Amino acid sequence: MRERVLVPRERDIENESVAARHELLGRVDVPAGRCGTSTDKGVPERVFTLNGEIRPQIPSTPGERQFWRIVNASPDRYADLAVDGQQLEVVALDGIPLSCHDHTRHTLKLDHILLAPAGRVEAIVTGPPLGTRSSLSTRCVDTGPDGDQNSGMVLGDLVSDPEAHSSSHRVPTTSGTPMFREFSRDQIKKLETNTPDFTVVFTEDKEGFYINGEKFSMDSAPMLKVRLGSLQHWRIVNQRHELHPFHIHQTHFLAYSISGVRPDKPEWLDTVNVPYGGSVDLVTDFTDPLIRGMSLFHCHLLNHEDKGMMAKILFE
Ligand SMILES: [Cu+2]
Repeated sequence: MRERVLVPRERDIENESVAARHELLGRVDVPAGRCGTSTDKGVPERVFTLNGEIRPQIPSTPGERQFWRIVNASPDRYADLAVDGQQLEVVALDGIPLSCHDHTRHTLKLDHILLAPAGRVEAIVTGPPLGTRSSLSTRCVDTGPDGDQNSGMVLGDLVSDPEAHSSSHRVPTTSGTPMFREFSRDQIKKLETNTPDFTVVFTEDKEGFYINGEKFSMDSAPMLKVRLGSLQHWRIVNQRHELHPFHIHQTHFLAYSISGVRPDKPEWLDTVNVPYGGSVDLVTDFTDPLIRGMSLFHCHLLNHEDKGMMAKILFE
């Protein structure tokens, strides 16, 4: 399969002329009307770019299966990605193959996938029939009454082209031994029912953004120390009226409960959306011997992180 690295970012159009702004919003098909419960006024101030371009074409021969690696590299926009007329055949989330934690799982078919800033997905997509195109777009994401509008729009168009050259590189064949990190169902279940080992509470006020009432500074002491070699139950609580994506460095976690509801299939991630007025329960994996030193966890809306919603964790 051909491999493509696709990087959605955002372009600020706030300072464009009214005419230029409308032209750009039209080019990416932003629907008229408001998106979600956000009380922020006016027209969208940002559009997504894909690999630096606004709505580029992604060539494919008809019916060709391509392997896409996507990272949401925007500082503070969610992308709820979908490809017209097909399901994404997801292979990996946040850099970890689905099979890593369950060797019987290979792909997961999804109509759409919500990527918070920093979220990654690797998926197989199929080229549309000859003479047609199929858009990669983001749906409107409701970021909550205090959040910014995250309007739906088109990021790029998958176009069928029988001549589509195959200059983009192909998925390299690997010869290594697959690595699995499988934990027993009993071990996970026990942690899920225990009281949390650590709780992260996201709050904000006019002065800034906080984790457990503390605002990050470069000389902050670690908020907690974790002895390596264990799995822990963490709970992330969002008491405010906007989304916050929780992200932790060096490790992954199983997001097994969203505001008390178990997802159909809990996934291993390193970035998870925490609903406004809600919570997420995680089993965090601190067993990898490569984990070390002073590290971080934070909200991955960079505007929040930079105003204090970040904390240090010391691995011992
Ligand atoms: Cu946040």
